[in-house]
Amino acid sequence: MPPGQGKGYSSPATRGWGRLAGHAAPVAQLDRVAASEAAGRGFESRRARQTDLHTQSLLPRAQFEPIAPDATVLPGFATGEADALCAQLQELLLTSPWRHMLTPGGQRMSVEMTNCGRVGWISDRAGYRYQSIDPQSGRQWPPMPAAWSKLATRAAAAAGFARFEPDVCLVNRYIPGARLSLHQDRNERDFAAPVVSVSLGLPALFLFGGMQREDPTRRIVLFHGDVVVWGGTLRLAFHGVQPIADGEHAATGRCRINLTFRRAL
Ligand code: MD3
Ligand code: FE
Repeated sequence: MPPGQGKGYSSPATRGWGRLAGHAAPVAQLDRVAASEAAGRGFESRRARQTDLHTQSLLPRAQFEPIAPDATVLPGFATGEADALCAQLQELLLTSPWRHMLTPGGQRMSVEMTNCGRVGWISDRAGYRYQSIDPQSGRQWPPMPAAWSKLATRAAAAAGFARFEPDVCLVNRYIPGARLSLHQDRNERDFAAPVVSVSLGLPALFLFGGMQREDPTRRIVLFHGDVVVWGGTLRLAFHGVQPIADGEHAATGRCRINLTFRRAL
């Protein structure tokens, strides 16, 4: 294994960025970005924006959409498993229900969350960290369902990251209006591992920028069933989610759910 590469994750140079770019349909990629830009314009009504995203979600899309050298959208990669994921999530919630965490500054986050896996990510007045005990239940977080980790491993492999084995899945729920302000995820031990994110339910405008908070941001739309794999240089990029527009989705009801698979330990 070359120096500086943990756990066998290949570098961007060796994992065929060029090949993936060759597979991408540039039109679909442009549409995704263009639609997100249009959707963010202030003069459009919420209703128009919602219809636009809904219409877009019905159009055929490329199998791979590399949006940056280290970020690949796999449109609809999880659609076939989405109902099973939602059903398994209901089981997990019996052990570790949704909760609004407090930021270290004492603000209640608008996103509700829970975790499964060997550890869970928490935030409170003492800071952000991973721990094996759910502070609300006083018990271990529920184990990650095997189907979940297999999905994450397959998605990572499809994006060029071999042998990704997540040990935690952060689960976020966004009720319309909920958002996630720009932040970096740096509580994990090994930044060589990618992050795999699965979007369920209502669409979201996802923002990602550079290594500095002030860097310009790009916006992409994430639909039900979409999977994004982030790694390499983008692993520490600032990112966030714009306030979710109102709507209903057959799979989740009036919310967006995001599963983020990571290697924390
Ligand atoms: C890009 N969640 O939980 S997941 C988070 O949609 C979080 O709920 C968002 O950001 C959500 O921390 C985005 C996709 C994601 C996760 C981690 C990243 C994208 C990332 C780390 C670096 C760059
Ligand atoms: Fe994040």
